[in-house]
Amino acid sequence: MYVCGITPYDATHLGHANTYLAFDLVNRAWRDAGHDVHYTQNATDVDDPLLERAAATGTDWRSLGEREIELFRSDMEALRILPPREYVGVTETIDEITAVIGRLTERGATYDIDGDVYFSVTAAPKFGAVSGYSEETMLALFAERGGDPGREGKRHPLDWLLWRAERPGEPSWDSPFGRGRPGWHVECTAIALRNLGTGFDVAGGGSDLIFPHHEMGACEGHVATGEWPFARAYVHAGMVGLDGEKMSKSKGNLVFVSRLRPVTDPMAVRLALLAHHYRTDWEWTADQLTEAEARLARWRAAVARPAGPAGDAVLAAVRERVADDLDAPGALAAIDAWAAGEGDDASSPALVRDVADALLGIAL
Ligand code: 5CA
Ligand code: ZN
Repeated sequence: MYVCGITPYDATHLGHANTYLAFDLVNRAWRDAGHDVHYTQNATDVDDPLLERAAATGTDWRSLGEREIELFRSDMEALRILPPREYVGVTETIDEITAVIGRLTERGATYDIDGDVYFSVTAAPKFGAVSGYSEETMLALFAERGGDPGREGKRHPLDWLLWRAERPGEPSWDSPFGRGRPGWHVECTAIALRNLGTGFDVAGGGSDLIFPHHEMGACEGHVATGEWPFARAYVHAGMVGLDGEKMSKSKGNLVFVSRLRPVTDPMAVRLALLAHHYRTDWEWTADQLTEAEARLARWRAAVARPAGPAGDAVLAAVRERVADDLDAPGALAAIDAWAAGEGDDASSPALVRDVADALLGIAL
């Protein structure tokens, strides 16, 4: 499984946490089924927003990235999101990235504008397979999400940047196509290929990555290797909003995990997120945290009892709900029902505690 990681220029907000939590449920379900899970995640530790924030705050871009990656990892740990086998930074993978761009060039899929290397969309026979979006939608989203449909000299507005030639004051690395730095999508293609190869099971992220990021990455992987599919399933979590808008670093409407941590039990934060199905878009409100705190207290009291209703059915129900497209709200309801019931099964409190811990990541 490859899940797109953060761009580390600001702290982790509840939207990020919600996305990584969805893939944590996949990871836990696979482990529960006995699989040896290979999970890779990148960190976009060099990119425009990071460099802009570093310049605006007078911080060194490397220190900013390192600091935010550290905070992200501690937030994930507090939320009991199991770490990937590898976290891979773009700055550690420049050679692999330039090798992928080299292969795309050998296959005639690239061209140059003033030292910037572009992928030519007409060289990608599978373009559109990931998102299924119309060209009109693609053009709008490409402009919104870091693309440059209007740049002069491009052969097609949807051609995308693979390598950006060095600009004054920006970090850069040597490459066969001159000094510069990688474009966004190719970093994930190269890191996934290096760690997982082609045809891995799940590529994941939030739904804002469906297009252009995962569409373009899949095409790079296809054209570079000649193999398809790049990932067997593309899985996307819904967007978490606040006050009517998607929570995003660029809009500044954020609830940070690190701000909640000192004042809230992280298990209540996790339960508040689990109360929503991963694919839905939803809005954060403070009362959801109050409800989650009450649920956590009910569950903790229930597992502290000497006996309760039979536990085997709870284990089966939670497994069944998670296996049904990660129905976390259904899994919570199964534990709610057990906690509200009475019974004389003396082994069930310990079993339900283990179920909540292993499958849902809730430490009671
Ligand atoms: N570094 C790239 C991916 S290679 C990136 O998108 N970074 S990010 O920091 O902007 O987002 C990290 C992850 O959180 C992505 O999977 C993104 O889809 C997800 N995400 C961002 N905002 C939200 C939100 N409001 N709700 C849910 N998920 C979100
Ligand atoms: Zn990515």
